[in-house]
This record gives sequence, structure tokens and C-alpha cells, in this order.
Amino acid sequence: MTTITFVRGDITKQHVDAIVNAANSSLLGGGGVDGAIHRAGGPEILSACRDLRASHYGKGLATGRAVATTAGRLQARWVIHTVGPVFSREEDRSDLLASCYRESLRVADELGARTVAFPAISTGIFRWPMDDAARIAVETVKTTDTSVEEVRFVLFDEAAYAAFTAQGH
Ligand code: AR6
Repeated sequence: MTTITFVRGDITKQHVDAIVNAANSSLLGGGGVDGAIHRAGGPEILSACRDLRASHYGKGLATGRAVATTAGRLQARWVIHTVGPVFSREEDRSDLLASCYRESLRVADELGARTVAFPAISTGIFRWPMDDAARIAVETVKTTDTSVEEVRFVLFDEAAYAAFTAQGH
């Protein structure tokens, strides 16, 4: 059974097997949580991402997909990079956001990760409304079959923490 927990804090500081990065399809870094993970984890992560681009991901990582690398000098063993959708009022991209959580858990299972920390994917630079993103995130984790024992949502500010905890367990 998977336990869902919510903490307010910085995902780079979490003592878990894997942390999930809200990346972009280039896999070569960016701002927000992506920038924080690369800064804290050091150049080994970017180097592993470049290797992925040079091998299986020549065109980058598609939205809704996930792939793992080393976590460099972070406490975690792995970073699972996933690409959230940019929010759109014209087009419902909820399935792609749900896919980020499902695919990240599938990769976590392949790695044998038992504890996984997620940020609120797509809620920053990609502008997804926090309440809706929280609902999709928690619902998807609840309905995904996985061997991960703890899914920890790491929320960066009080508004995100409130939105996620309102989804209950
Ligand atoms: N720990 C936990 N959450 C964080 C942290 C942190 N250290 N830093 C920011 N957040 P964002 P996106 C929260 O913008 O919307 C990058 O440039 C933040 O408050 O990081 O999926 C990528 O390369 C927000 O709630 O990701 C992509 O181009 C949440 O993490 C693009 O941004 C996600 O915000 C992805 O945009």
C-alpha cells in the first residue's frame, strides 16, 4: 500500500530514494525546481541528461513521460525527470499532467525506489492552477498501482501545501 504524505519544504533536501524533477523536454535544465535540483545535485546530473540526449532521447523527452538519472550529490539516489504540460484554457491537458505522475511511478518501480518525492508539477512556470493540479496529482497517485511505499508531495509555499492537503489522503 502506498502512503501519501505532504510536507512544506525544498525537494532537494528530502531524504528519499528518488526525487522527481519538473523538467522540460530538452532535459538540459531550467528555472524553478529544475534549476534548484541541478544546482544542489551538481554537474553529474546535467552530464547524465546530456548522455540521454545523445542516446535514446535525441529529440528530448516528450510531455507526460519520465526518465531517471543519478542524483549527483543529493541525498536521493535518483532524479526522475518528467515534463509537465504548459497549462492551457483552450485545451484540456489533464491527461498529460496525470501521465507525469503515473510514468514517474513506473520508472520508480523499475529502479526499485520505495520512497519518492514529487513537486507540484506544472504549477510554476507552466502556470497550472494549484487547486486543479493538486486534485490531479493526488487522484492519480491514489489510483496508480505501484510498489512505492511513500509518495511525498513537497510543497514549496503555504498556498501549495494548503491545496494539496485539502485533497486529503
Ligand atoms: N522544492 C519544491 N518545490 C519547488 C522548488 C523546490 N526547491 N522550487 C520551486 N518549487 P516549476 P513547472 C515549486 O516552475 O511549472 C523549469 O524552467 C514551485 O513553487 O519549477 O512544471 C523547467 O525547466 C511550483 O509550485 O515547474 C521547465 O521549463 C512547482 O515547484 C519549467 O520550469 C513547479 O514549478 C517547468 O515548469
